[in-house]
Formats: sequence, C-alpha cells, structure tokens
Amino acid sequence: AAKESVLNMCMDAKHHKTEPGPEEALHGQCVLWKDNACCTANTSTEAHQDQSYLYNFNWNHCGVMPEKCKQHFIQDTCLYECSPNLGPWIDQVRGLSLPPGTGWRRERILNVPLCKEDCELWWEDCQDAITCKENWHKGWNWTSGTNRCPRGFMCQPFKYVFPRPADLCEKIWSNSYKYTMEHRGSGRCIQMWFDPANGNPNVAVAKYYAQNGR
Ligand code: FOL
Repeated sequence: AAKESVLNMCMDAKHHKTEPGPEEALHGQCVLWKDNACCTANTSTEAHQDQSYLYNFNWNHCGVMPEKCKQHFIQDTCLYECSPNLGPWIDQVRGLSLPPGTGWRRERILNVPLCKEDCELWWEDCQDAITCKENWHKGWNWTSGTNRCPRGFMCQPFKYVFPRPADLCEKIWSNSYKYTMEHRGSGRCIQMWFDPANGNPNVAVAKYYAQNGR
C-alpha cells in the first residue's frame, strides 16, 4: 500500500525518540502508549508537571489552571510526545523560521483530524480557565525563563479567547489539530483519549489517511 513509510514513526522534534518502541515505565496519563511510544519515561513524567523542562511552558500564566482542564493539556502533551501514529500529518518546519540555536524542532504536526468529542470535552472542561493568548506557540515574553503574557495581552476566560471548540483545538498549537465532525471509534479521527485494553485506535486512523490522503 502507498505511503507505508509514514506509519509507525516519530517526528523529528525536541524530545521524540528516533524510532517508536515499547516503554514499560510511562507515567500517568501517558501509559496508553506504553506498548509503542515515541516518548521516554522521563518525558512522560515531565508531561504531568505544571512547568516541565520540556518547553519551560507554564499552564498557569494567568492564574492556576483548573484541574479538569489541565488533564486535557496533559493528555495533549502525551499524544504529541508519545504517539507513533501522527506520521500522515508531519510537516517540515521551514529553515527560515529556525535560526541556528533557537529552533526547537525540525518537524511539526499539521491538521491532525481530532475527534469531535475529544475537542468538545477539552473546550467544555476549560471554560473556567484563563489565558492571554490564542496561539501558545509564539509571541510570549520569555525574559523570566518561562512564558509570561506579553505587554498588551489581557488575561481573559477561555470562552472569550476561544469562542468555539474549533478555535481552541485549531488555534492553540498553530493548526496542529483540525476540528472534525468525525466521531470517536469511527476510524476517521485521532483520539487524545482511548482505552488501551482495546489497542490503540489511532493505528487504523493513520493507516486510513496514509492510503486515502488527508
Ligand atoms: N501539542 C500539540 N498538539 N501540538 C504542538 O505542536 C505542541 N507543541 C508544544 C506542546 N504541545 C503541543 C510545544 N510548545 C515554545 C512555546 C510552546 C511550545 C514550544 C516552544 C516557544 O519557545 N515559543 C517561542 C518561539 C519559539 C520559536 O518560534 O522557535 C515564543 O515566541 O513564545
């Protein structure tokens, strides 16, 4: 079949392994990927820290993020760092935006079709959270060593910054995800959450898009 090379692979980014493989000791919400993962046990542990060494990124830049919201950000981090099934959506980051020494990745994910329910639950559980920025990848004030709100960016509830679920899922990580009308279990969308007892449902989704185009 066409494009098998994009199946079962890790992107070339800051913390990813070069090849996916079993990881006995994955932590907490990342255990779903222990049979086959692009993250190390250390990375999975860091994914649960409020301000991890992964990106020195602080969820609490406008006050403490509510626990139920944070769980979705942890799960997003686990999927991003651990999933070996994002190959069909890996995109090369252009050399121009990566001056030597400052770049943190050579590849990124673009337009991963996220299941409707995963996006909507994330958005609902974050209605009480507060942020000052729509795009969390760029434009922070890093002078303190962690991300702080830049001058002129006001802290506001998520519901003003991200009026609809698609605004959150698509804009927060520069279109890493695409909001879809596809449902969990359909085999047509990527799930951030799944029951590992039934295997990883994203394996079939990657296979489908590798053959049929994204
Ligand atoms: N989750 C998903 N789904 N997709 C992602 O791409 C993703 N990326 C991160 C975490 N979870 C993700 C990584 N997050 C910076 C900010 C956030 C970040 C990584 C790095 C950062 O250093 N921003 C600088 C600009 C850096 C640059 O452009 O090279 C800034 O200006 O704020």
